[in-house]
Amino acid sequence: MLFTTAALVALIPLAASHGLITTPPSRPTGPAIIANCGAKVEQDIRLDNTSHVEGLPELAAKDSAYNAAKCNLWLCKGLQFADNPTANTQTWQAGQVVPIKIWLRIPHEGSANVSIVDTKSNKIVGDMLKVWAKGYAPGKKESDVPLDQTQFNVTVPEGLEDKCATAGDCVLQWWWYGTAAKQTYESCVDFKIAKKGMAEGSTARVFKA
Ligand SMILES: [Cu+2]
Repeated sequence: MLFTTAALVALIPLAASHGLITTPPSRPTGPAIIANCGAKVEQDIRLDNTSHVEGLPELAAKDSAYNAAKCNLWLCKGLQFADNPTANTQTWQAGQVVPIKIWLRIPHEGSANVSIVDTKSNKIVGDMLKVWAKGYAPGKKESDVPLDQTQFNVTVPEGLEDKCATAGDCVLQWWWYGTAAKQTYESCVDFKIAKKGMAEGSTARVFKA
């Protein structure tokens, strides 16, 4: 054997380290990803939570615990709603402006978007909230990346009051693909949509003549 296990583990953060959403808090690892994706996938993400998706399918394939449908590696990197502490679930209303912060540890120029994904159908809901068709994350180090690519606002769209009423049914996903590196990054925020007026119990407002 050429490498000790310790040496291999030490290499992982250097080989695979790139980005995730830090504000609002994004999904962490926990017992549910171990149950659905297997311990190898969980370990890979835990050792470097900014790592890319490619490589995870190979780790998962060797793991008897891997359940492709439940793990869903290409949505949120397999990170599971059940592992996200309840306090991390955001409650938003249509039209609300939400500040997003990305920790972009190592750039790889490519394309990116921020979208709402229906977790049951695995499909993007409506228009993407943010799109960089090209030129996302240029340069060699964190400070080379334009600030507006890592700190920006999105506006919560109208019409999700039913589809995204329950936390876990929808996620806000940041997705980035480094073209030359051929690496995909995904990070997800859990949220639910509250109907307008519900919070203050102001039904009178609705019937105002
Ligand atoms: Cu890379």
